[in-house]
Amino acid sequence: MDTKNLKFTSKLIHGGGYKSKLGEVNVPIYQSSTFEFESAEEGARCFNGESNGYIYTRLGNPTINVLERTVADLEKGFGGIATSSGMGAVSTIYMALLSKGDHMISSDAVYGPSRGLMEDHFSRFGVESTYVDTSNLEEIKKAIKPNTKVLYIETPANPTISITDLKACSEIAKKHNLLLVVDNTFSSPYLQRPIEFGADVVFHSITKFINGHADVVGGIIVVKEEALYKKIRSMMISMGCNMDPHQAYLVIRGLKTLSLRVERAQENAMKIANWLEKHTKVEWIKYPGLKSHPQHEIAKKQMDGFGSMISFGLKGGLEAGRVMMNNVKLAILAVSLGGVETLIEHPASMTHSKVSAEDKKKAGISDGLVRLAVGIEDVEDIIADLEQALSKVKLWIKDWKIED
Ligand code: LCS
Repeated sequence: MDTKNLKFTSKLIHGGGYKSKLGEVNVPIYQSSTFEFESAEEGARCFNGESNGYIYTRLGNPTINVLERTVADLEKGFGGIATSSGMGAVSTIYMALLSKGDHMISSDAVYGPSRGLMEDHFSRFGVESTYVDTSNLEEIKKAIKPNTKVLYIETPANPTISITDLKACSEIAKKHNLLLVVDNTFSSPYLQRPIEFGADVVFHSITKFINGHADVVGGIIVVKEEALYKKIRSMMISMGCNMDPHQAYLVIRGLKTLSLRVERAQENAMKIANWLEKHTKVEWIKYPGLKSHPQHEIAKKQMDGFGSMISFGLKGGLEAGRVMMNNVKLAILAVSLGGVETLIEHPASMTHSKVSAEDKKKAGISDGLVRLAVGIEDVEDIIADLEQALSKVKLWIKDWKIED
């Protein structure tokens, strides 16, 4: 069946255009590293591109290709490239698009390892990078140099939830002949499709919303146009960071309920954000659905919903964060996001405990920042759990306890 004209959720169920020969309803796991050729001539045709028969799983595999076609279709791109992890997607993109002497502009609030890979490793090969607040377009324009080739943005960003204007960035990129790369992990294609706003390359940590069940690590790149798609695919194959067919099967299964999961989680997130905003122990909150979010209007323009990621700051900083983390019962104290379960983390005492105060400040991470990845549980249970954990946080001014 041609799925091109189906609506989003129907594509999740019937996507990828897999045609069964035996009548099975689910896409089988083609757990084979290699594929037999009918003849030497057919083998030659596969290798020279005249036939699209399968050769070897690092190059392509029927199960993986169903996932690639489905996500490419959801993101409205030419083709998809599944990778072994989100970071596999990041490294493939950097390797394919940047050469010695090139320069990349990225968000200062980008996912830490995406920045670390560039600053610690690609710099060894002569690739330069500059990190700016990409929610401020003037900062992007000021950072452009004659050797700038890529504008790389993450929106909403991890963990600050700051939002960058996709359409404005695509206009800047076109004007200066840059490729626009967007990490769309926090939104999923259900809420945001950056290619519609002019992005050239979009990618996801599939580990998060697309898979949705905290049981797979993976990534996927979607490319708008064929020539660039071929270039990036060939880099992924050479680097060997392909997905495994069994991993792809689990993701295809998880992806089927993406709309339902995201709808429910963001409905919960909106209620929790409204509750947290009024909480006496909460100093600030960043959720794109709240009018108080500095880029609320941009979020409304480019997202079909506000997602389920919330950052908030606790009065009482580091110690308050630690106490809250040690008292949650339903919310799971763990990194990652985008699954059916609510996860909570406190970067200052956990992921960023060894990061210098200056670097934390640059990344927008204050001591009281808590990141909440809202799941699909009953919202009353999530709020009750957060409330009991917050009730253990004592606020003090010098020697005086001011609040329970
Ligand atoms: N991009 C974003 C925005 C991410 O949040 C992550 C992982 C990645 C890329 C990398 O994907 P991975 O290789 O892990 O599949 N984010 C994580 C997080 O916030 N906590 O743990 C991992």
